Amino acid sequence: MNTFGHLLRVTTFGESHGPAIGCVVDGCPPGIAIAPADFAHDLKRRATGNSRHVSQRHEADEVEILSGVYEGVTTGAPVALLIRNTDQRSKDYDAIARQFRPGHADYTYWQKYGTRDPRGGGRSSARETTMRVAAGVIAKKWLADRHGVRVRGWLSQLGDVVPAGFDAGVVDTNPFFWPHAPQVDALERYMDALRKSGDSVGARVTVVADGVPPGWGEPIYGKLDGELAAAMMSINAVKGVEIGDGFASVAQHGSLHRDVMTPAGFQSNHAGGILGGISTGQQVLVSVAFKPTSSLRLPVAGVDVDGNVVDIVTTGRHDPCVGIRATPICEAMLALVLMDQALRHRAQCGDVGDVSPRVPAGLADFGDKR
Ligand code: EPS
Repeated sequence: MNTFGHLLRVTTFGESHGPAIGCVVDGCPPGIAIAPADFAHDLKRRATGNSRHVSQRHEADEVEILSGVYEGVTTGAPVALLIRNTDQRSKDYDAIARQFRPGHADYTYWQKYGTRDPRGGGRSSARETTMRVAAGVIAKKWLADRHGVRVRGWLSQLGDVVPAGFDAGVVDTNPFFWPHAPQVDALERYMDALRKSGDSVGARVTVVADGVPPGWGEPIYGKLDGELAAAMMSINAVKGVEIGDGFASVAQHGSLHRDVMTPAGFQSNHAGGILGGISTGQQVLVSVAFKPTSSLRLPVAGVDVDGNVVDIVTTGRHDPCVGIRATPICEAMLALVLMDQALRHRAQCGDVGDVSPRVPAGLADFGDKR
């Protein structure tokens, strides 16, 4: 499947070294103001080539709107977006075209389809995430304009390094989306040493949505947390997703974990803003684990398509930590899932209106402490 979502359905297409990548966003309500320039900010945040710590492929990532927008606003027709690939270097993949790089999708694509496009990993490349971010721009805009919902994120761990403080204002001022400026120099040195060693490292991204009203999410199948987990897991290299306290809940007692309500507001947010699959009105809080990138120039023994043992060396322009560029991707997936759930909630329960009592969110930024 290359499509996700229910009332807001996103389909992506294209390969890393094909002529173009694109997406179709179907189910967009009419009247959303969208222009090609609106995509530039988030696409630039996700792009390769932004610093020496990421892949040095240089793509313009310019969006062409092919459908669904007339005189600057969505019409209700499918919104089709296209980005032409301009900086493919397919010869980097000649030597490994018939080899299975360990930790990559090469082997599983081969087993599933009996063929594969080895150029840049083809469809399995993180290049595909460009179009998720483009689609997410529309969702972020609708959520903000229609519901005052704001989606944002940051890098909450790089290898074994965690933020020693939190300032949301500095996240977009450094190449790591790191929330504590005094650590950025040390991260630069850490990444320089890692890159020289030829190895890679994992990372954690945290994303939050502020201002989500209570009621979004389906009760049994289609739970908000279930769909967020699936959406995040569909991002390349993701190996874990936590909602709220996530795996830390294992060691907690219920007396701590339950988020006490008072008329003045919730007293905590261990649940990550979701109970019974439905938003509580608190901050929705998700964190995502990225594995260390598998494209290493450190040689490794492996197997080729004929079953021979071979030495595998990956050359080319790779990310030593794919999590560094992943914050905008996780933000996009959070926004797309929320918009789909908001539309589904409106479709079934639009007549319910506001229900009292409404318990305020309480302290807004529980997520910022992590
Ligand atoms: C990627 C490998 C590299 C990255 C690419 C993701 O591609 P190439 O070998 O063609 O340079 O540059 O990322 C992007 C192109 C992008 O836009 O994110 C991989 O193996 O996933």
